[in-house]
Amino acid sequence: MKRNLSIGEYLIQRLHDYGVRHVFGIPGDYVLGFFDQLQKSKLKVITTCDEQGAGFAADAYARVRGLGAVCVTYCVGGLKVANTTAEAFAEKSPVVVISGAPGMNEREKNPLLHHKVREFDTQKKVFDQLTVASTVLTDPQTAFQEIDRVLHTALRFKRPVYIELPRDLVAVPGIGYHQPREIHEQSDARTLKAAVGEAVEMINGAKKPVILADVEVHRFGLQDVVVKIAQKTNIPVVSTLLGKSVIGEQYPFYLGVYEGAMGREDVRQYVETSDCVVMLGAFLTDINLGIFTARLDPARSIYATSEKLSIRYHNYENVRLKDFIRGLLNAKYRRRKLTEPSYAERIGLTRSMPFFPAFTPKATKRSQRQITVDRLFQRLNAFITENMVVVADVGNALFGATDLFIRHRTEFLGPAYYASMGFAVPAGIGAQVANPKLRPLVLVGDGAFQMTGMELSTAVRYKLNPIVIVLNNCGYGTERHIQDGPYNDLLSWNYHKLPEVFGAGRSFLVQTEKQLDEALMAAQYHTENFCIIEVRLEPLDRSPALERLAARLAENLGGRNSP
Ligand SMILES: Cc1ncc(C[n+]2csc(CCOP(=O)(O)OP(=O)(O)O)c2C)c(N)n1
Ligand SMILES: [Mg+2]
Repeated sequence: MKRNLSIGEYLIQRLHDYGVRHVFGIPGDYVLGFFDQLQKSKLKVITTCDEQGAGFAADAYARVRGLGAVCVTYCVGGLKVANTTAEAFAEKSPVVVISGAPGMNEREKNPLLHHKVREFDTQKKVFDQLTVASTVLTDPQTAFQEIDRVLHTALRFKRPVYIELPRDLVAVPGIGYHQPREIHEQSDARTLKAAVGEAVEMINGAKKPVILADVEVHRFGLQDVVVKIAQKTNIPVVSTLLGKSVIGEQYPFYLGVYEGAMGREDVRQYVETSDCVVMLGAFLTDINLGIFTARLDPARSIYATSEKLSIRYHNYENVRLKDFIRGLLNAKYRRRKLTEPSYAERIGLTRSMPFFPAFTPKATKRSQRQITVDRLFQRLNAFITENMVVVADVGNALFGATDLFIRHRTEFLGPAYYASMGFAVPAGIGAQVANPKLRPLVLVGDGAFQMTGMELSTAVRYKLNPIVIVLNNCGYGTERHIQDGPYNDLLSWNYHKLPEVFGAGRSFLVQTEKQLDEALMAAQYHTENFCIIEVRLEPLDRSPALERLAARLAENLGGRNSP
């Protein structure tokens, strides 16, 4: 390690060591010094239109690449990423929030400096609630250690962290001869052995075991291990909406997304009648489990996450998720026969049909029929290729996407737990910056688009080429099904005119199935910048999954206005 690195340079070095190559954000006077260091470094700065856009982009970047970073100025910028950091926390995405702050030499006598809310540490206190570790780098003697500690914690828990840089210390050298200490936490060997032993015995003794693979399998990079377990044993696998595409959906042992009563009935039946549900990295949230309609009995469950391992009614301490899942792979099993139809077969993609032909307009009957949510997703199913990352925003976009067929792992991003609108357009940017080989297919409602859609400008600036499908149903469609009123109406923008505003991109206005097919076809070939496809939908049209969800939510409101 070079002796004379400054605090800011050391932070940049460590981010780079962990695979970060881009930092999203917006500068301000409290953080300009650090932006200057970033500009001169190996990391590339991506500036967005709004901090919230930077926060969502960094979150998606972290989901695709393993760690992301967003850099903002004090309070006016920082507090704008509070919501995106909350989402990253709730959905386990390791984002490093870096904020500039007044210098230590400016803080004496508590002056009323611009951007300060109440006290100098107000912003830090907010982020204490939204992150797994936070630090204000006030002391050059401890700054490097603090950076190591905080970054390690982000990776250990796959959750966001907060680093505040007082502006007079960013360029100050830290201690010399600092070696970052890698911490390798290990499972207790005997507990691990006992836990794996008990789990394998339970699995082998079961008539109808099933693996429920969820979001942490993705965050901890265990997708291949889970696939190998399924290949070795022929135990069927399901995922959840948050974990959708955690493994490729083309595998013969993959049955689909499990969401309690909200999901497909055949998948629900299979899981709920299983005598051994092996939940790996699962997140028992209401949306994931269909608003608590899921019936998963602990007596027949193995539940393993980074925070907890329980088998039936008892817990094991000190067993890391990675070690447990690897332990499961190395165990001896009786191999089963695959008897269940796969997801591909369940949704009608049998071998007799060409397995996802290249999209051609001939593949569908050119129809003058009015486009519906259901048909939109059916056509998208034929359109998605393995070079795409599907990013869905809250609303019809996310619920309709449940039944999409994502052939490769990690290629579906959606805020399926915290569910903040405005995620998809900026997240598409973050995902493509993280992996330029992927073309984002962004599915977004008109309401969510009106929140962060201007980040298309960022896509143009950085030469990205998302295909953005705006589901324009003139309002907050999801809400209409729970309780309607004029507050759910939106101004209908001319979304298809946006290329004029940004001076780049192509747009399509779609009202019929034929127009949709033509637009998708053209978008496939227009790769130099973004395409926006405005799909005009009836205000009350909705996907089958949303239909089921809205019914449940309306029941929770006391049955009023239920659809
Ligand atoms: C930031 C944020 N504000 C409000 C909500 C509450 N909410 C959930 S769905 C929804 C409507 C979404 O409208 P739109 O994006 O047009 O999608 P649609 O439901 O019409 O498909 C709202 C307002 C939310 N989830 N996130
Ligand atoms: Mg809408």
